Amino acid sequence: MVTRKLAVLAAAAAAAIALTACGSNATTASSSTSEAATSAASSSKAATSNASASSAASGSAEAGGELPPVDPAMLDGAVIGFAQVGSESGWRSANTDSIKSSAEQYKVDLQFTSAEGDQAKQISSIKTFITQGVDLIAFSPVVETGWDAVLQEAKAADIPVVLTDRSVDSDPSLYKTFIGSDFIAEGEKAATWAQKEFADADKVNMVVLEGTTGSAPANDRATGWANVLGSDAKFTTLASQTGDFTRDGGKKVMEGFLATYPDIDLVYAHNDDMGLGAIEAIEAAGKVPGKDIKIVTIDAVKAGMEALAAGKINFIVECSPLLGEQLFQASSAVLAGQEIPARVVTIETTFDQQQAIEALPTRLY
Ligand code: GYE
Repeated sequence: MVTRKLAVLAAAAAAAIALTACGSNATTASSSTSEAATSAASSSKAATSNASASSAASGSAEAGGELPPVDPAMLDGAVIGFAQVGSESGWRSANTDSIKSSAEQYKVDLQFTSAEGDQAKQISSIKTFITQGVDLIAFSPVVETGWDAVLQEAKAADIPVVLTDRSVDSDPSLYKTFIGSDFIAEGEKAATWAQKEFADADKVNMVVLEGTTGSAPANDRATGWANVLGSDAKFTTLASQTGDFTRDGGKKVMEGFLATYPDIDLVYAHNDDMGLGAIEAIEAAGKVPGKDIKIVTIDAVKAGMEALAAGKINFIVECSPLLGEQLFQASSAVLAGQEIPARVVTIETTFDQQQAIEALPTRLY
């Protein structure tokens, strides 16, 4: 640790010199107002489609913002607390694996906790990290609101915070960066598919399986959908309810929908797991998923992609959980005292059945 701290000081001095040398670029990239974050997110949409092909081929996430490469000396022995959401989905397991394996690769002393979907539990583990005096705190917030007090505590203790996967509504000055997907763009992609798929239909009866109430992906995936189809009278939302991002939740909610509505045409599930649960419910009701009732989901985890390849899901919007490398790139830079972009957007693609069949053999999660 002592060696690492000395290295940090040396790197911070070097970074200060570098920043003076190329001031304007660094300042633009690191501007941390919410407007900057928003515009970085929306301008990412062009980047998203441009990079689709390479992302589809590799099946991996790439930085939409510019993060410097890891400096291994900054991470070796660094104590980093990571407060995970829980273990609700295939996406979450892949995300946890990505973070743990990158931590191991860079010899980070990772303090990993899981909140099991409970914000109070997540706040209390962040407070424990603060008391321990860790070098950096990273977390994926269960919900968007209610983080000001604990983020202010971290700031007062001089411990930098990095957000991965999900954002918060707190002032961006309370954290160094937010690395993750553009969930609004994901919802828009799902709706754009539905618009084309049902181009010849007169009326579409839809049900929605929402993610965890109050979470950024549930909020934004609903907004993205509404941005494209909100004013299209052809699409009727029969019902919309949370399945909490779990397969079981998706199954139970879908059973209820099927019992109430005999004529569902489309399921919009905020993640694959809930879509997979819906498939079970639809089959149990004697209908054919993907044919009698079409399904569009978000994530593109292996089980989802298999269902898509089998024709039970009709379309999947990718949301990459492989955020480990970027998290430690950001951590390395922050510990070195370097400026980093306030928003790093993950680059993602979409899959239809044929694309899923082609992507599956080399899919990493
Ligand atoms: O889509 C879902 C998980 O925050 C992007 O959380 C993540 C979401 C993901 O439970 O499967």
